Amino acid sequence: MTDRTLVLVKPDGVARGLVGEVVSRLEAKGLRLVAAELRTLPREVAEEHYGEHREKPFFGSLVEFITGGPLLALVVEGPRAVEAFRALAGATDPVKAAPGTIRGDFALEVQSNIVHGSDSAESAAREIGLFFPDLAA
Ligand code: RTP
Ligand code: MG
Repeated sequence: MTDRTLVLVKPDGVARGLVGEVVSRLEAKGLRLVAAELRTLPREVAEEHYGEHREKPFFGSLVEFITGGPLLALVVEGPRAVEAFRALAGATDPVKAAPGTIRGDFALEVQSNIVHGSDSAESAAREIGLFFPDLAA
């Protein structure tokens, strides 16, 4: 099967009207939309999604942020989709993200960095199962 990844336009990106910009960039790259849904995450889903960061000092703030308003959850597919979208997103810290990337062009703060993309094939499978159980591999 073609590679798939979970992309989120985080609540800051939705609030700033950047949904079209993000979708336009990933479609222009050649990635294909498989699923899309605007939703506000329950706390339990947010904690599960970011479970790897549970012990980090920013975890509480991250959960507040990601549950703070509607986000757009997407499943996209294409050759090396995980790596391809991470390249479009840019570095986690938007000040270090290269201009031309989504974070590099539209954000300044590490938490409010517009988008999420799964960081490995294993994470993608786990996250797609969490957000879109019907698409679980
Ligand atoms: P993401 O999971 O959202 O795609 O981002 P990422 O892989 O580039 O970065 P990761 O290390 O997984 O961090 C997850 C998200 O937590 C927020 N963060 N805040 N305050 C801080 O120091 C800090 N560090 C990370 C960001 O929203 C980051 O995207
Ligand atoms: Mg991550």
